[in-house]
Amino acid sequence: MADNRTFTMIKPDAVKAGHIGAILAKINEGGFRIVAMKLTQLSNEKAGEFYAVHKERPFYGELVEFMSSGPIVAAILEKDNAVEDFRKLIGATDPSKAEPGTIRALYAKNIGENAVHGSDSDENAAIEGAFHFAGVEVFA
Ligand code: 3AN
Repeated sequence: MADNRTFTMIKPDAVKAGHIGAILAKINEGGFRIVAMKLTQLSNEKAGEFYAVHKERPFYGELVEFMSSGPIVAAILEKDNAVEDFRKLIGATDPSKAEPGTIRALYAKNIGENAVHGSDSDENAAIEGAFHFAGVEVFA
């Protein structure tokens, strides 16, 4: 994936709470173009693989359990400077520290169930996008 793309998931808490539409509206208003998207559910094994970098962290088990607990929306987004700009749009990991108006400030429950994922680098955006989407599912 080129540097103008990032990968996101609307997490099970936000899907369950009915926030898909509102979050997609914020993504569009933020100037991002959706180039791939699906409603899906991660198995426990797949969630473990996706978050393997956090394996040693104390919250890993809880995170994998939560991320496989219900449907998610996975998407690839396009915009100049996508990774950094999307991290700004979603706000801090802990929603109590997120800037007002950011997606996490508006829709996240707590640091674990925090509404959305956003890739933290161009390299991870490419890896995470390819984890969820086949080439034919991405509409450049
Ligand atoms: P971000 O999602 O903002 O990049 P990371 O990469 O530090 O944050 O953490 C990945 C995910 O792990 C977070 N989105 C959150 O769901 C979960 N997480 C992070 N820190 C904690 C924590 N202290 N307690 C529980 N879950 C956490």
